[in-house]
Amino acid sequence: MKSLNDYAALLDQAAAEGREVPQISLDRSFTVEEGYAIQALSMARRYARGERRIGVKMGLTSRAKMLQVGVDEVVWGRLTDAMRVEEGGSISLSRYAHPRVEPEVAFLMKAPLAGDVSNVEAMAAVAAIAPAMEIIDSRYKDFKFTLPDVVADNSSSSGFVLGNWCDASIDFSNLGLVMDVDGRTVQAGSSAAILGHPIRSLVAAARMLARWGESLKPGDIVLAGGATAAHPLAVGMHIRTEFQSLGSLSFSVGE
Ligand code: OOG
Ligand code: MG
Repeated sequence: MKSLNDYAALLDQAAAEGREVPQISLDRSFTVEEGYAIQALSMARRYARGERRIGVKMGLTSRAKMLQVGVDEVVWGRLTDAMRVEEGGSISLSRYAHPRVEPEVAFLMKAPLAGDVSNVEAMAAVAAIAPAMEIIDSRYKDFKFTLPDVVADNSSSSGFVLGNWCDASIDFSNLGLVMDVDGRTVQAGSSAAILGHPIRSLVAAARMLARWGESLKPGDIVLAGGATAAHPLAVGMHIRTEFQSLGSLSFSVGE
């Protein structure tokens, strides 16, 4: 039988090569806890290659996202510096298996945050918020997975784009947003779709990380999770998302 480290190596290599692998759950049954253990082992391989952890991503924090992938529990994953895509820049589709993009809200931390915290305590630890997009790319065949599978796969994390950091004192509970591909709107929604208020995603992050002996630190970036379903990417696309009060951001897809 394969060890957790064997699966970690498999997923790490698939992510590095932008390649699909079969779901682990088709090979053996495993728990969400084992999924997080695999994630930690696979991310350790990236850190060993020189990538730096710069924050975390929350996932499946909206109904639209849960329905799209058929998993209805909030998950988290680690972000590294290598995943950041410059605002207005472009990605190369060949480096991914079957990427999708989704509109998100990002937090920049100014104080540590860990464990059971209130919305007010979470808010007090935020330096700024930004409109964001996440590029997700499940390493599993056909983008299909169970909860332990997706957790092991660093919650499909593969890239993210940030707009300008904005004053976090504005009311961001219910900001409208539209995501356009080549000028045509493909998703529209509101920040309220993220657990009713994006700050709840940060509260969940603090609680969930603590279970794994981790915490949020000043300077960390936290992605709150997709506010709408994700849209598949193809060569030649220009993707632009505009958030009410926060501004817009974009990127393009090359070969
Ligand atoms: C899982 C990751 C979910 C989000 O924002 O909800 C996620 C997936 O959809 O592949 O990133
Ligand atoms: Mg996401």
